Amino acid sequence: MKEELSVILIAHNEEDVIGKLIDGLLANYREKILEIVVVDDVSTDGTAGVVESRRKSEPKIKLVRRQPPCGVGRAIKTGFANVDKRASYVLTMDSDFVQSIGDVGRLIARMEAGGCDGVIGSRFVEGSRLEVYPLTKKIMNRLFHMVVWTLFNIKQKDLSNNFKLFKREITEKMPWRSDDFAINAETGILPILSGYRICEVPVSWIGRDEGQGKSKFKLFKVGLGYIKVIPYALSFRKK
Ligand SMILES: Nc1nc2c(ncn2[C@@H]2O[C@H](COP(=O)(O)OP(=O)(O)O)[C@@H](O)[C@H]2O)c(=O)[nH]1
Ligand SMILES: [Mg+2]
Repeated sequence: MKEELSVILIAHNEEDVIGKLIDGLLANYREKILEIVVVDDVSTDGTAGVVESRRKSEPKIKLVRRQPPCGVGRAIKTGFANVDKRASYVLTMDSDFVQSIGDVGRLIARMEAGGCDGVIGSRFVEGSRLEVYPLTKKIMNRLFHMVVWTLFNIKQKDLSNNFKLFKREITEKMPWRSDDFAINAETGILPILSGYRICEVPVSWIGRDEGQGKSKFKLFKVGLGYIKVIPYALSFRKK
């Protein structure tokens, strides 16, 4: 992978962390990265300013500013639509994944080893670490996966983490639908149902600490929203 990677960072009020993430990615993977596309989703804080100040001296950074309404799915789809056609691979990750910068190398290494069309950074395989992750969120996540495993005969352990590396074709061809957090379940499920070879590597997921902003994930609103991906995936599979 040589300047073939497009990294999509979705950001909604992430001024505390987005700069550290961009700097860390470039410090560690500059030669792999073609571009970092930050989708600033209607932030009301200094997110755009932090990115813009780096963009002035760093041509690999792209800033795309969305208009309301905001939403994780809308932002990820906007990111996919803005990927440079010279990129062969697309990585999506949350803007607060500063502690995961080292894990990016694992996803890239797995892709480079061959045999995968996509690689999931998985929180639920041997070698993963999960910290500051509320128990109720974990239970809901595992219940959702049990339903999906049973209905679709899928083996991958973590479909819903927004930490995935794909060949660009996948991000372009899939009929992504969700406008909200549930897009993170779609990016796990739809490529597998389409027959792409999706691998998993263990990663760490560490919840936000002081100075890293607040989680915007509202368990019942967002968690229940994942359920609507199931009928969509069923209708998709039939096609
Ligand atoms: N585009 C967009 N991104 C959002 C929104 N809400 C959260 N995010 C982003 O989604 C990612 C995960 O959000 P986070 O609050 O960390 O949720 P958690 O990791 O599940 O606790 C971060 O990159 C956020 O900036 C939103 O309304 N729009
Ligand atoms: Mg988070």
